[in-house]
Amino acid sequence: MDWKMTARVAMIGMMHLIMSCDVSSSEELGVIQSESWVELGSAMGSPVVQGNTCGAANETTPTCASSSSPDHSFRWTAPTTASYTITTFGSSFDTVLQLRQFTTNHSGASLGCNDDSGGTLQSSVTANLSAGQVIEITIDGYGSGKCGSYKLNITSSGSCPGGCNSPPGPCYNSTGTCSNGTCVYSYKPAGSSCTDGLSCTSGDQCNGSGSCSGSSTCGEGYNCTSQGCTKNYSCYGYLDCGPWNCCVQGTCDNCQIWL
Ligand SMILES: [Ca+2]
Ligand SMILES: [Ca+2]
Repeated sequence: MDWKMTARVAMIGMMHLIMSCDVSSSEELGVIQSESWVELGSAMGSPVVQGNTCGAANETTPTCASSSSPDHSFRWTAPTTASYTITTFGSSFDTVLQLRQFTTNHSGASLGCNDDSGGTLQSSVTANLSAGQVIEITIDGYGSGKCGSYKLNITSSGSCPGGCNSPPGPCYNSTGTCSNGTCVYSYKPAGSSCTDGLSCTSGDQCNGSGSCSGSSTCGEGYNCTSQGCTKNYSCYGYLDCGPWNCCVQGTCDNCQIWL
């Protein structure tokens, strides 16, 4: 497709690369089984690429708007775990922007879709992506036959340089998403097995809200603490109530107890 041959790619704001492939290499042009996309690598910028959809094929339909217009699709890889805002601001027509998990036939799960944004007919989608995550970005037109020149802009609103692989506890999923520079982890489902770190509990499970706990294996009259099973009428100082205070039936009564 001719448009791919003239796609202008601005990389890191400084270097401009004009893709001028005049060969029919399907690999180079990113054409697989009649479906097509252009490789953007991990380039970012405003715009990162510009082109014109008129004359292109209608290869895909966005999930958020009525559309049978020609479209251009790109493969893009998130360089770091971060929030990315992808827009068509600066385009000349009524665009629809679709983000998908990348597949070679436009069938990946939607990662966001937008028709009109900010009081304009152009589109904007913000997505939390992981480092190395490969997505498809499609610029489409609203309704039938809407096409024109476009600008595709990709910016990051905050990164998590180390990635999001350090959940805050055993009841959070191991991989989080980066939102405005902060890793956000979702809870494991209630009933997921976990370890609460206490030697005197068993059957530890997540509660669905990030907490892990199990049933005490201590005998009656004892509490399970980080130090093991402890009589619950006296917490022996430092365990629950601070130095030398009593813990009576789970309540600190400020008595001074000598071990
Ligand atoms: Ca289309
Ligand atoms: Ca629109």
